[in-house]
Amino acid sequence: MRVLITSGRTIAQGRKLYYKDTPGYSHETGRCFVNPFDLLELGAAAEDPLLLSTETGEEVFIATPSEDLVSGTVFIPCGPHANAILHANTRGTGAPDYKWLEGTLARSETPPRSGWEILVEEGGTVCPSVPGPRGGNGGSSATIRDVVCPLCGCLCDDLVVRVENGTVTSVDNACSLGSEKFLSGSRLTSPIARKGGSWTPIGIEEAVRYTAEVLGNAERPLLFGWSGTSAEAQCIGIHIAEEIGGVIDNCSSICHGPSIMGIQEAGNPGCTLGAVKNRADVVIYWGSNPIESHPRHLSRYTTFVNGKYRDNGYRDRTLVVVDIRETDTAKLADEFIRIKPGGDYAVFSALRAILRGHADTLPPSVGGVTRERLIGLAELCRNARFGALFTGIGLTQSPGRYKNVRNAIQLVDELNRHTKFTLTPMRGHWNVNGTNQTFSFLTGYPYGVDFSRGIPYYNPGETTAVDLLGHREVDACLIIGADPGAHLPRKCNEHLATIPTVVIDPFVSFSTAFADLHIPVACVGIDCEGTGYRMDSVPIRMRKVLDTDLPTDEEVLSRILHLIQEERQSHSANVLETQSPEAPPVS
Ligand SMILES: Nc1nc2c(c(=O)[nH]1)N[C@H]1C(S)=C(S)[C@@H](COP(=O)(O)OP(=O)(O)OC[C@H]3O[C@@H](n4cnc5c(=O)[nH]c(N)nc54)[C@H](O)[C@@H]3O)O[C@H]1N2
Ligand SMILES: Nc1nc2c(c(=O)[nH]1)N[C@H]1C(S)=C(S)[C@@H](COP(=O)(O)OP(=O)(O)OC[C@H]3O[C@@H](n4cnc5c(=O)[nH]c(N)nc54)[C@H](O)[C@@H]3O)O[C@H]1N2
Ligand code: SF4
Ligand SMILES: [Mo]
Repeated sequence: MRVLITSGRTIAQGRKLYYKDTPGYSHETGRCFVNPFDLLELGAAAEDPLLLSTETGEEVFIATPSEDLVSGTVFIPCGPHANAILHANTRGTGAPDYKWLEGTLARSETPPRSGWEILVEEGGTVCPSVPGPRGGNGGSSATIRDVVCPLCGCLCDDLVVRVENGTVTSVDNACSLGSEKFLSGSRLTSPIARKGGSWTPIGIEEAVRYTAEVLGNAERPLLFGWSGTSAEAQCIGIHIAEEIGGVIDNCSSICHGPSIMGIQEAGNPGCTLGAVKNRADVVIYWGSNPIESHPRHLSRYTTFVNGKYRDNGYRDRTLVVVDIRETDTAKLADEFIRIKPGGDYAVFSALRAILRGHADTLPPSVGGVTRERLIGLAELCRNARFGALFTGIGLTQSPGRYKNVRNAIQLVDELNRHTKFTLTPMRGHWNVNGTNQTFSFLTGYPYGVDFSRGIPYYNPGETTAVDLLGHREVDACLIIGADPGAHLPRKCNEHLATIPTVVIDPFVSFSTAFADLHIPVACVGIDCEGTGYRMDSVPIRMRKVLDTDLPTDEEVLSRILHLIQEERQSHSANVLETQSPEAPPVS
């Protein structure tokens, strides 16, 4: 059966993000959600193995019936299984076709593979499970309030964390994604190096020296990730990239990078989440499924919350969801508009035409939405007192990509002739927005910054991680605050397996499988402080709830930078000496 494959978030996959080394994670990323009629046609039942094949490869998934999907479209969670069958073409944007992949679906006799098995086939080595004891608060116990959640771009700052004997025992107010991060024990306690097919612990000094050497000696090093760490650490990373003439890229290139490209072309009609909470009477989630990706977004900022001018938060607002699936968010909406995959650009254009008084020129349906519904939506938006459009990666990773977002911004512009309307991308990681802030204020560009010319150079599709790795252009890689092993297309991982790769991460990650060295660090927001930028660009200071002996990202990166600088200085001193033996020594 020919199918259109789209991948994205589920709550169960998200709850296991910090337990990737356990079978539960592979179980969740190995699911394939299929319309029950399609299953019937295949002669398969729930939990049967199904083979998904694309031009890139094939992988077995577990059949999970779902009436949210129309026949002919399947949904798979993001993770190693999805990326095993994904190509690495980003069509000039940095983001591969995570939401639009053609393939075939058939019954299979073999059970799905575990994530580790997939990584081993891509050239990786299984990392030993090392759930180490966590920090140690000297046996003391405490209840810490107003803790900030270091998981998604909502940066909820009202968590109450209970610590007993140096371990988090409970987390109140967080959603399940956030609390699972605090409770995870999948942590390494000392650096480990890969020698052949096995791992050995090494000292931090040796680990830092190795990293400095690998990065310093590489011709085209890539420093990738950064959305899982603090703004302070990001700044040091940028200095390292400049010092070594490398490329530094962050997760936005595979995520909301196309949103930023749209913003660069058409402007940024944003506002704070507080403004939405206090004022919005029309809220739209477009290509975004916050109930599974940003679980508290509706209850803290948009829908189930009262605001200064919205006395009865829920009743005073109209909630609209535009998606290709009837997601859990769509089920809560006053209006769910099912759009055809890739139909967004045309629908934004149609809405703009209606607002300009050209409804009569439209065909009976655009992008799978009837003209009447489009006119209704345009009217709803025009009559809003304050409208808030939240855009997800259903727009940035489907055909149209940054042009979808540009068209959405132009629609918002159009609406601003009539009322007040805003647009905010639903930024994913807790500090992915921070990467764009720090990169922009230090280099002028938000991601994909190439220092090989001695000055910053930015060109999505050329200087972005998937393109560089997919083209095998990179000869060394530092991964920090991201997990390409789980989340980048197979071709990228296959290349990572062949070059020196260092991972800096508090948790065991799937990228560890491709690394020569994994340096565990304190986790920002749990073991140490740091600055994060919420999805609306409000900076928030992350709190610390545990003590640890591990160094922070900032400390490890500073030591790497220092060693690289020392090496450069002694090298130039040597060069000077050989050039003119009489010259005075350079200090
Ligand atoms: N549970 C969980 N939560 C997470 C994460 C996680 O891994 N797990 N990761 C975080 C990250 S990095 C991010 S970026 C955010 C992302 O958060 P979301 O933007 O919500 O991400 P997705 O679920 O990938 O995609 C959103 C929706 O796009 C829809 N879609 C697919 N194709 C199209 C299309 O052509 N048009 C339209 N309009 N919609 C389409 C999908 O059906 C899906 O419901 O989540 C963050 N939160
Ligand atoms: N098939 C498919 N693939 C996808 C997507 C999709 O929709 N479909 N979505 C894409 C998107 S939008 C994104 S953003 C990526 C997901 O992007 P990734 O960045 O790969 O997501 P995570 O697995 O959450 O990785 C975050 C890493 O940061 C680490 N970390 C946490 N705290 C700290 C800290 O304090 N310091 C350091 N150094 N590290 C820390 C975590 O342990 C984890 O390894 O996946 C992409 N891949
Ligand atoms: S919504 Fe996001 S920031 Fe808030 S508790 Fe959940 S994961 Fe954490
Ligand atoms: Mo993302």
